[in-house]
This record gives sequence, structure tokens and C-alpha cells, in this order.
Amino acid sequence: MIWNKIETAKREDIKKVQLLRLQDTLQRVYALTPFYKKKFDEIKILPNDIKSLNDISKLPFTRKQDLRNHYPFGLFTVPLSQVVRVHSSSGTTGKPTVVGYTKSDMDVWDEVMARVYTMAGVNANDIVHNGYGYGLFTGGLGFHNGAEKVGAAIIPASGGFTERQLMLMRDFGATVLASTPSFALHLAEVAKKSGSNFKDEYKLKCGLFGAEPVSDGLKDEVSKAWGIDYHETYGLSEIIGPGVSSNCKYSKLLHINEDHFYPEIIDPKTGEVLPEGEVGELVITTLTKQALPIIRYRTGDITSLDYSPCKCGRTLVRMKSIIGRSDDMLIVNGVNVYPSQVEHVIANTEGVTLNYQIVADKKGFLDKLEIQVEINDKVISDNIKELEKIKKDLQHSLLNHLYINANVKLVEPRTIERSMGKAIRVIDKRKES
Ligand code: DLL
Repeated sequence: MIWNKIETAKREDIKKVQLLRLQDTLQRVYALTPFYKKKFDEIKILPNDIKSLNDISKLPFTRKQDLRNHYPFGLFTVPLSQVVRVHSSSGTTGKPTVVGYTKSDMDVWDEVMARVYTMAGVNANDIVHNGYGYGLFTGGLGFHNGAEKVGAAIIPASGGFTERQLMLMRDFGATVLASTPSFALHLAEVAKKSGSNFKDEYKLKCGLFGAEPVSDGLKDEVSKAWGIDYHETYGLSEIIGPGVSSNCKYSKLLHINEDHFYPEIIDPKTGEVLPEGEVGELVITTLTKQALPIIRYRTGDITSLDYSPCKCGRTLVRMKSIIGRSDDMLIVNGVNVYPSQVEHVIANTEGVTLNYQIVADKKGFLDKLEIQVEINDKVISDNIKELEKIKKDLQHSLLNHLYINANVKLVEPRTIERSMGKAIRVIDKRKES
């Protein structure tokens, strides 16, 4: 089934809609956001100069830092009286990236999430167990509203409490699991303890997974562990949250809801737009957002686009699963972490130096993060009480400011290997496995 007939529209028609919406968005941001007016004026470009979709390459990029510089609502184009929802992600200086939605933005979000569910074959007969975190993260509420829109019963379980979640999934007869892939595997591993035939106790038929990069091998593992179809969803809060793209039953490539989000692939080093099919950084322009329209947003995510027809009948362009990031952002159990954010927390903690290393690894199917930090010379290394306090302070700040649950390992001064060139701050063992 197809949720909205625009998903199958002819390319010329999609392009017409995109151009009209783009021109409207440009008028809005130029008139209502001093940030964009200044950027456009600097390169002497006016919204009316954009006469075709190809002209979009003349426009400046927007980056995560621009949102942070205008914390919290500086890039909103509507008064707060029109904002009905705010979400955010963690930020370098303790200040998060804040995004807002008007009623019409919420309608768009529900609409694209309804497409995500429909693409996976989910409908009013289904029971969706939602294991994405509820709160400032867009995962929980994004999947929640979309399920209601298609009429499915939603179980707002949120993250954590593995055993209890399994009990609810079993007792309520969930047919769909929405969660990060790593949490889905963790659930399966715990469920397996009740016996090898555990799958018979559950009614799951498919899962809607996303929020973190995973290898094809891991996707297969999730599918096999639960005996379900693996569907992937991609998205980011700056653009809307989950719902930017997702895959249908016929292919692993993800259809982009390009009537709302205009995609380009650029060379991350030069910023040049790359020809169709080439691998580069995904850049997205929102076409219908009201509270926070964004022009040419540098997602940092590396992928490629495929305009060939899909067996499902949808004509929406498809993107490959994300193969990496153009910056050093780590994704730990769905939470985004930049080494610079960790560094900021360390810099504000007593008793430690800025010589540190972040080690990301897997424990079972979940990500685990260890932060190794050198204590400073003032700390007496056999004063257990003092060491415990430093460790506790640091762990507490990491959780409070960055929402990450990390194990802190304090090491003696000058024991972390120094590099002659760029410091090696991150060791991602997950990539090696
Ligand atoms: O992670 C939104 C989301 C929630 C997507 C639930 C899918 C499911 P942010 O917290 O803003 O939003 O993080 C966005 O997460 O730039 C990617 O690097 C990464 N990401 C999201 N989906 C995928 C995916 C949500 N399917 C950042 N594959 C993005 C790989 C993903 N990476």
C-alpha cells in the first residue's frame, strides 16, 4: 500500500512541487531570518535569483554550529505562539541544538512517519512496541505520532527496562518493534535466555530501525534474532527527526520524502555538488518547514542517491544506508557524541588533564563507551576516595550534559600515548568487528 499518491508522482511533477516549495521557503527565510538575509546579501543573491532546482547550488550551506550560535530559538521564523513542540540534541558547550515545530510542521512529520510505517506494511491492525527514547530525542515521539496516524496501537515503552519491555511485547502481542538496531539485538539476547524457542512467544513480524549506522551484517543479525523483516528509517532532528527516508519491501535503499526534503550529494571537502550516483555528504533543504526552515543543511552523513525506478511503484529518489560520517561524531546507542563535547566536560572537571581517549566498543549488542583520562599531578594516585570522587563527578557530568552513560577510567599522568600529529582521541573498536 502507498500512503500518499505523491510518492508515485512523475519526476517532472515532483520537480515542479519542489521548485515552488523551495522558492516559497527562500522568500520566508530571507524575509524572516536575519541570519539567512545576511548570508544571502554577502554573496549578493536574492530568493528570486533561484529559478531552477539546479540554482540551489548557488546558495550557502547551513551547519550544526549555526543552530548552536543562535541558541535557542534564533533561527525560528515564527513567534513562539505558533510553536507547538520543541526538541533538542546535546551540544558542545552544554547548549543543545534546539528545533521547533508549528502545527503544520507536526502534520508534515506525522505524514512522513505514516509513509514510513506504510512502506513497512504496518497498518491499523498492528501493535507497535516503541522502544525509542521519549523526551527531547525525536525518536520516541516521532514514531509515536506516526503509528497513531496509521491507526496502529502504540505502546510507548521508551528505552531501558529490558525485562519489562519483553514482558509487555509478549503479553500485548506486539507485531512491530521500533527501536535502535542495537537495542533490538539486546532485547533478543535477553529474551533468548528463556529458551531457544523464545520467538514463538512473540508475534513480531517486522522492525523499524534507525538512529545509528549499522553494517549489513548486523541488520541480518537483528532480522534473524527475531525472525522479522528489517526496515530502516533515517532522519535527523535539524530536518524533522525520523521520517526523512525509509525503505520499502522491495529494496534496502531508502526512499527520501523529497516533496518535503530536497536532497543533494556534495563533496564534503570542496562543497561541489556531485553527479548522480556518486558517494558524498548528504545535504538537505527543507521545503515545507515553517518554524525552522533550513537551507542546504550539511548532515555530515555519507551516502549516494539512486533515481532508478523501484518495484514498489514509488518514484521518490532512494538513498543508500549511511556508510559513515564526514566529521568525527560518534553515535553511541543512538545518542550523538562529538569528542569536542566530551573534551568540554573534562575541561570543567577538577583533578584531570585534557589528555584523554574515548574508546567505543560493544558489550553484547549494545554500545559501551569508556573515557580514559589522565589525572593531574596534584592528585595523589593512591587516594582512592579522591579518585572515586573525580570519577563520579565526570560520569555525572557526561550523563547530565551529553546524555551518555560512560565508564570513566582514570589513569596516571603521561600514560596516554602521545601522537606526533593529530591526537588520536577516538578509538572505535566497533568498526573493527
Ligand atoms: O537520530 C532521528 C531518528 C530517530 C532517526 C529514530 C531514525 C530513527 P538525531 O538524534 O538528530 O536524529 O541524529 C541524527 O543520526 O545525522 C545520522 O548520523 C544518524 N542516523 C539517523 N538515522 C540513521 C540511520 C535521529 N538509519 C543523526 N542510519 C544523523 C545511520 C543514522 N545513521
